[in-house]
Amino acid sequence: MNRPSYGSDDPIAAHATPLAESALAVIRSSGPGCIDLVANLFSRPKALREAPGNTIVHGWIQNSRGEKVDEVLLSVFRSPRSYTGEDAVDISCHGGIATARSVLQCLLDGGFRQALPGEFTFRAFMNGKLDLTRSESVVELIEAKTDESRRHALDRLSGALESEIKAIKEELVHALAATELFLDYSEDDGVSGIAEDGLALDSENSDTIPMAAAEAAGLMPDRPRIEQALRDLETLAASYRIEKLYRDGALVAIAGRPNAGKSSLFNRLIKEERSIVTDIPGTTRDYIEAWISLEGIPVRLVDTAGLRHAEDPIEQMGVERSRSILQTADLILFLVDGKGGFQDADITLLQEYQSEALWQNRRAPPILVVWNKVDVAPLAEHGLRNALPVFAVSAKTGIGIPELAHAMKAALEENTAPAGLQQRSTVAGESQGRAAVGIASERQKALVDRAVAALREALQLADSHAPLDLIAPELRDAVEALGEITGEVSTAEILETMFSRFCVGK
Ligand SMILES: Nc1nc2c(ncn2[C@@H]2O[C@H](COP(=O)(O)OP(=O)(O)O)[C@@H](O)[C@H]2O)c(=O)[nH]1
Ligand SMILES: [Mg+2]
Repeated sequence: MNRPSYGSDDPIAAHATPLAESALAVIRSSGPGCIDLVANLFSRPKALREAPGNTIVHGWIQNSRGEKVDEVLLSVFRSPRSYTGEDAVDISCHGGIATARSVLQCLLDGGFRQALPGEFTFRAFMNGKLDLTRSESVVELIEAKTDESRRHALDRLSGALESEIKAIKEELVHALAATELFLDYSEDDGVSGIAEDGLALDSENSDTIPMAAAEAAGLMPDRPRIEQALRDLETLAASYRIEKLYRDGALVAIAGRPNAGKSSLFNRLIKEERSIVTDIPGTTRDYIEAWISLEGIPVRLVDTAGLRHAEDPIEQMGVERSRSILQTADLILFLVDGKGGFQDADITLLQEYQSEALWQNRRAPPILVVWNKVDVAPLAEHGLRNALPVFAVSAKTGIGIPELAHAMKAALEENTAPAGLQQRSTVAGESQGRAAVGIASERQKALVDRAVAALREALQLADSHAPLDLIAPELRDAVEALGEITGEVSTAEILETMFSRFCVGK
């Protein structure tokens, strides 16, 4: 049977919570006739059928043989006041795996179709409840690993990105309208040519003369608007890398000679910065890792095996794997054992990390040199030629750890963001004019880039005195790209690709 595709409006149902032992589970349903269909499976059908929207009805779900399956609360939503915009019922049942499955099975037997991933949100989009940037932020919200990532996604969900894009687009529509108006005008009025001196020939309407002159001089109507829009879009494009950092996180590797205190620092950072997921024992990988929230940035912290020449082949493999982790690191913490001070081996390793050869196809990640055990060994003179900053810490007592965490965050942001990009304010409730908002998906980034390219082309054409009928299509392309970001312009293919990234039940 063919997979039903997005776009139908038959009643759908799915688990909205993970199948696991828990206090409650939610099964979600939506679609025309949805309330009647659930009523057929419910101990109090009349109460449900008559329930107003946004109310809760208590009763039992029953299977087709009339047997009670579970005691539930039904949240009733009536179109258009629901997440999807359709009639919808959320069933809160007991959280057992068997229970949640049985309740969903009753719905599927009772005329519902299993929802596709993202289908509820797809319907919300189709029914005008969310634009595409808000729809995407739903996934971002679900996937957010830290409070900071969650806050960024929430900004987009509340429409900050949508209004920013719409505001820019409005400016461009103005400029485009002025351009097209002029094009129509000059055709209608029979401005058939432009004289050498830039004045329109054979026109009776004196208004067209300055405009034609403007065209000939390579001026474009509303040029300042277009330039402003371009600047705004460039800022948005630049925000992508920071947003991606907060969304996907970064890999930070702890390296250094054995006994420098790598594992101690790893444990200290997990404790001080909030650990998101417990550490993964490194028995199979020869390294240990954990996700931490480094001042809001999701960081995959890796404690590498000691990097040294190992005789033992198994240890050698561990060293190799640690090396390959380093290859993908976004930041390296290079630990030096303060008790022994900088050794030749440290300098050799550091030089190796800084040499081009190790990073074949990419820029070397930033390295923070960390002098550990400062509690017993004060930072001594070091012969580092290339002036890397050195942070004195004690993994054991915690001295210097907040400063190190701060420097790590700064290094990650700096390495990620193009120079000059201001980090958005993270202080809640701060209101200074329009909120800075960033783009978070590759889809949005590609479209902003397309609009930027089109506007640059338009300005360049204007600079080289190209006629307006060459410039107008560029402006139109930019407007269209922005329309695609919010979903005003969209194709079935784009929508299908986008919403299939969602989890089932969302
Ligand atoms: N005094 C002191 N000892 C430390 C500190 N950090 C680690 N150590 C000790 O150094 C030794 C090696 O630490 P470990 O974390 O296993 O180093 P690794 O081999 O690099 O992972 C252990 O005996 C730790 O207790 C520190 O900040 N101060
Ligand atoms: Mg260790």
